[in-house]
Amino acid sequence: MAQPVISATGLYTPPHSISNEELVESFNTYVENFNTEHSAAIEAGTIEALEPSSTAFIEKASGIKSRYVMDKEGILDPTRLCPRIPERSDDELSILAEVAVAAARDAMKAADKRPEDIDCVLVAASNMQRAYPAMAIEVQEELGIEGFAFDMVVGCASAVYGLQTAADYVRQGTAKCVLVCNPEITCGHMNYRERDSHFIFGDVATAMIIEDASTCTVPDAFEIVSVRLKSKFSNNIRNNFGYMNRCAEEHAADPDKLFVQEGRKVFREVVPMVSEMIVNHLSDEGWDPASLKRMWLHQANVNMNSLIAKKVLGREPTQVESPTVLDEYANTSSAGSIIAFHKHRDDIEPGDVGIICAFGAGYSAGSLLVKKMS
Ligand code: CO8
Repeated sequence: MAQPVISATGLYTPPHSISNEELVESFNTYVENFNTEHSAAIEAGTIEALEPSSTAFIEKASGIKSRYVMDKEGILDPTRLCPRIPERSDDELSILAEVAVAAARDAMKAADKRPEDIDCVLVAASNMQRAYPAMAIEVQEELGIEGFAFDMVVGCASAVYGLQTAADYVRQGTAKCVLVCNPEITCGHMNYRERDSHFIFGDVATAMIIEDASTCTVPDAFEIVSVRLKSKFSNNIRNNFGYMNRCAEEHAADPDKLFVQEGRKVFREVVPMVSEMIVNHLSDEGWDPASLKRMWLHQANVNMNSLIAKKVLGREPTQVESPTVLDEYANTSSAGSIIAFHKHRDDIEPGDVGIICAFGAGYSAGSLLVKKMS
């Protein structure tokens, strides 16, 4: 029976970083300009004045200090508050495929894999470049990989759903080596004019190589022991952007065609859902939560993660047990738990066990138990 392993991971980090201070300064300039421009209507009570944002709130409520982005200038221009990313011709590699390929090359190098060693490419992310052709097939073509490829869209849980699919393919012999990419250029669907969420997301791409233990040639691989997936419908995280928008053109540019959420409700509902999923998963496998060396959790909110880890461990987690990358990267949707896994696993000893867990829009969630190979 095949034993799927994560033999390596890869990371692409965009060249530009925006601090909370920079983001709040441009947002507050936009707010001042808006309130001045609409002062008569605000005084008459027909328009509500906009409230300023605050760096202290952002850091305390989320743990985020900065985020990487593909374009800094457009986002920080108070008259625009939107990235400027020029359209590319059909002959050029798309920008999402470009960052996916950069992360993929990093993972392939670390796993010592050539294109001919890989026979399946999955691009699992919260937003796709376009409806078709699939981004995964574009990545496959650029890397010169034979076999098959397709896209998966499961919000912030996309990477774990991709890992589950890859592990099943390896177990069943559908594929012998799978490349899973998670390109997340979140700035494309961010509303930088909305105070409640303008600070949340950052851009990045991660990639992983999943294969059978018998073909893995590098040390430090992790066995995929088992996976649990869970979804439950919720309107609390939504983005109504889609191909039907043009049929109701009067609403095509409304703010609900960007990311919107009821953050407080998400926090309240997702913490118990995810902690219960992890506790049940561990119990099904006969694992004591105390045996977990590390929890690589989805990076949405530092307070949420410490609460989930506390519910699982029965005590406060240490920063080493439940590492965060939120301070530097912010919420990078499906890539968050994989960045944490990429950056915080060198000290794990052979035989040690841990959990990769992601959760988000849908709601959709997944937990993956891993064991460092001996
Ligand atoms: N500056 C100052 N004050 C603010 C700001 C701000 N920027 N924003 C809100 N406030 C104020 C509010 O007005 C409110 O004031 P009052 O108490 O007077 O009413 C007060 O601060 C508290 O507001 P909240 O209740 O909203 O604050 P919270 O403490 O709940 O923190 C968070 C807000 C950080 C959003 C928090 O609720 C959170 O992180 N929740 C979890 C969210 C989560 O996990 N979401 C998952 C989404 S990720 C996902 O699924 C991926 C989808 C695909 C992504 C696609 C990419 C675009």
